Amino acid sequence: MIDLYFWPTPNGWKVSIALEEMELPYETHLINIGKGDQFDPEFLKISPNNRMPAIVDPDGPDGEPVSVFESGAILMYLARKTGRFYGKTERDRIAVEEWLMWQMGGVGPMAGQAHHFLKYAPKLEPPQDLPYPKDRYRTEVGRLYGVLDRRLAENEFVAGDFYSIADMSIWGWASLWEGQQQVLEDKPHFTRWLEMMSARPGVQAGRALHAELRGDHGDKKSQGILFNR
Ligand SMILES: N[C@@H](CCC(=O)N[C@@H](CS)C(=O)NCC(=O)O)C(=O)O
Repeated sequence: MIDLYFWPTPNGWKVSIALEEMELPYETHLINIGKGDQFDPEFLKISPNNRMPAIVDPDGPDGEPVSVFESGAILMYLARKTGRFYGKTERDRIAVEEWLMWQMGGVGPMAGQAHHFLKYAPKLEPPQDLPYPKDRYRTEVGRLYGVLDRRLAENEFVAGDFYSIADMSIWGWASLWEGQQQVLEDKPHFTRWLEMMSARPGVQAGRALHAELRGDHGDKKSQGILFNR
């Protein structure tokens, strides 16, 4: 049983989706990021960057326990462990890693900032309704989704003709495109892929994990914990 340290956000969904798709049994430990659980010294031993998701696998390398933080590292570890969703050849693996890194360094941080400046910052006290960062991150997310659309025009999945951890890493942020003030009319291949991904039972199960706890960080206390430290 893998221990999953989780809160229902796009970064958390990457790992809950992967565990569901890989049919690995897991036990969920909630890390309520609005309440500050990510700063608990016991959690910091597993995830020193005070972010979820993280996992502990009691059956790690050589049969010994291992902890892993950073969603991209977790996806790669789980794909190696199971031998699934990483392609079959070295060329496949290069493509998976290209698009996984593209998500980790591009879509995740940029969409995260888009959410921050478009949704959360205007609700702060005093409001931070800032045109420059709103435009900057909205435009950059749109550029990234344009790159993805062109890639998906030629490939069924992001790394090629096979489903991989790269798709799993992108879907959560991409599924929230409306909150990032994006349009899909000019991105038919991205739209096709979003619909295909959303129909997968593994994606649906990972997305549903503790969905009832999803919040909007609208209260002052969680804003202070998340945005002022
Ligand atoms: N690069 C990290 C990002 C993880 C991340 O940003 N997690 C957020 C929630 S989506 C978090 O734990 N935030 C807590 C905080 O900001 O204190 C990953 O991909 O695992």
